[in-house]
Amino acid sequence: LCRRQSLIEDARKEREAAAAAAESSESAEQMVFEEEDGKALVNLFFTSRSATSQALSRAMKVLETFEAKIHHLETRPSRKPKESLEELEYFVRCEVPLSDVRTLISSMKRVAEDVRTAREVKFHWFPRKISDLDKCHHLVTKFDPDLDQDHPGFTDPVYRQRRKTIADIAFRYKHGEPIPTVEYSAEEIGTWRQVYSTLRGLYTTHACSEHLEAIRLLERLCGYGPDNIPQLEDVSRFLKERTGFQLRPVAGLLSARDFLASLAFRVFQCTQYIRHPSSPMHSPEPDCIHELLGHVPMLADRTFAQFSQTIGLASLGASEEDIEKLSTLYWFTVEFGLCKQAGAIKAYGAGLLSSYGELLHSLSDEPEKRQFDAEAAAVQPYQDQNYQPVYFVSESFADAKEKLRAFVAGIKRPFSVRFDPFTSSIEVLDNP
Ligand code: HBI
Ligand code: FE
Repeated sequence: LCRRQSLIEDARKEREAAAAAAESSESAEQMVFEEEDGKALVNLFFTSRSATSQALSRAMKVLETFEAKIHHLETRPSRKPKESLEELEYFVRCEVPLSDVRTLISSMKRVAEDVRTAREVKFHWFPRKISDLDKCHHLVTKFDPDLDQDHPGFTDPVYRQRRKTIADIAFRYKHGEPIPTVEYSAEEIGTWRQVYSTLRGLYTTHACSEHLEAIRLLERLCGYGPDNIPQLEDVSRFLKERTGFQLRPVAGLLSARDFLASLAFRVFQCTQYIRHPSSPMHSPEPDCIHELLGHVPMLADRTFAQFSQTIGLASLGASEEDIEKLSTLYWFTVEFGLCKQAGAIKAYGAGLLSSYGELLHSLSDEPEKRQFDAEAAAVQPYQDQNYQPVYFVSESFADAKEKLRAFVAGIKRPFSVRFDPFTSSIEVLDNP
């Protein structure tokens, strides 16, 4: 134990020295294979010219100092042109704190030859199986009634307490459980009724046929109507039968990465609280009116469901830039999309179908309407404070889906993903 202690001491000194010496301009991120919560997976290659195990044992000592968790260790004949038959190449995949990556690599360079980090790309952790969605809970504080002074509920402690109670359902929820029922108050149902009766009349002329058809089914089967706020569990079961989509409760606005990731599994993260009664026709954040009237009916359509999952699959492990593009694309389609039907333009975006004002505005002559183009929509500036000045019009969902497929195929990732519907999990295939 003593010897080990002193070894670690020595190595620790070395590590400090190496830290001081580390002047590489390479950022730690570039050496990292995968990252989650400050932990990094590093792929290290090094060689040893002599066939003794010295280089390996020294390298192992360095790894021990860093308390690296070794995931994989491999020895193989060097692939370099036959300088020497004896030369071996080592490959180690290990896990260390992200902050130690640079020093680890400089320490390795002192004990081994040709130290390289393989595949110097970083990709973000992503869920591989549907129950991993329990870990996709990174909320964004924008529009939070506790923090945003402009939120209509900011000065209403009773409303804020109610929000906490409903948020707790989401925080405690685990995949596979039934979604707990919420007993909505008369005031909450009053807010719902006001929006429902106003919007319902407009759907006949303004909503796409898929939405309208689904609303009729939901009225028949899931308790949709002016006097009842449907329960997420009932709606989730309905969607599961129609398109395989299911709902899970969420406490508020999620990070785009976590929100999009769930779509890859045909899971829609759904808020369960309702907006503040002081502004029934507008909500700065998603609420159950937006989800139940805007998103849910569209998710009952097969082609639209595929469209949504395709965005989700493209987002897994994507770079920040690509997440931004996919979010923007999502914004101009799933949230604010228009489409052509029987010679007229109709709404299919959930942000339109859940807002009386914007639904009217979007189909008026006021805003600009452009033909849907995934490349263009992915970079079109947008704003979430007012009505959109620009909308994209799709020829059909099938057409939008094909355009999305082509766009997604152009996104570069060092691996590809495939959804296995039998296990609801993601297969990851390394690209050569
Ligand atoms: N989170 N709960 C929730 N609901 C959304 O509709 C939502 C989100 N986070 C991000 C987001 N939408 C979009 O702005 C895109 O960035 C995906
Ligand atoms: Fe939405």
